This record gives sequence, C-alpha cells and structure tokens, in this order.
Amino acid sequence: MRLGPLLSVPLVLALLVTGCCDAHESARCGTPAAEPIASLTIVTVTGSDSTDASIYFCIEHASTLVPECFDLDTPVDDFEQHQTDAFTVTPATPIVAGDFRAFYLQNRGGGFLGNNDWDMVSLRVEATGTSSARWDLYNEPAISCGDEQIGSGATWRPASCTL
Ligand SMILES: [Ca+2]
Ligand SMILES: [Ca+2]
Repeated sequence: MRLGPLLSVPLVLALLVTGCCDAHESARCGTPAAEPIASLTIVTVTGSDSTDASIYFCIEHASTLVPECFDLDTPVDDFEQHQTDAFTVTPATPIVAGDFRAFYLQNRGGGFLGNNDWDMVSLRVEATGTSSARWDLYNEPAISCGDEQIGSGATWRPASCTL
C-alpha cells in the first residue's frame, strides 16, 4: 500500500529528526552505591550476530587513571545468538562510593575465524556490596541501534549515570 502524502511527510520529517534510532532510549540508571562494591554481575543478551571475540568490561575509577578491565569469559561459548550470559567480576579492592566513575565494554577481537562483530541487545549491571546487599547499577533492556554492531577494537559506552 502506498502511503498518502499526509502520512508520509510527517514520517519523513520524523526520520530526519530522530535518525534510525535513539541511543540508550531504554537505559535506566540504577542506585548509586550506598556501601563499597565487592563484585559486579554483568548480564548481556546477544541478538542475531554472535561473537567469539574477547569482550572486556572496564571500570574507570576517580582515584586512578588506569581502568580496571575484566575478560568476560566463562567455560561455555559466550555471546552466542539470542543467548543470555552472566559474568561476575571482582575488583582488586572494593570500590568505595564516589570512586566508580564509569564503565564500558571493549571488543578486543581475536574471535575464531574472525567472528568478532557482536550484536548486544540488552545489558544489565548489578552490584554486590561488602554486606552482600545487591542493587542494579545500570539496566538497558532494549539496545535499539540493532545494526550498529560492536566490532573488533570498538568500545561501547552506556548512557551517563551516577554510579
Ligand atoms: Ca561465542
Ligand atoms: Ca559476529
């Protein structure tokens, strides 16, 4: 069916204004830490494009310039099509309130037969405090820029949140 001019003009204008998708549209910031963070659980959902690349989760501290990075790797084949993966990482020392400046994901490549490009469709980061309390730091359940894959060498940054 052909779109009438009354329908198509606003549609074209909307596409021009918003582009194909709004980055971080579904992102929800969690609760800033009320106690030091002992460990973090990172839960990812992969879309239609799997990866075998090395995917790192990196933490930027306010107190040091060097980020603390963790290889997200479990004994199973991680980041396969439509798969949910959960990883727990433990910083060298618990992160005190105010020292968790930011986090990001990094694709460091090296995938089997060059399978590096990755389609991440959902990300949740949960903190576990030194008292074993758990709370959400970040939740982006519908990463909408679907064809914007995370290729080898790429860094994915979340919406800015106070962590
Ligand atoms: Ca894989
Ligand atoms: Ca791939």
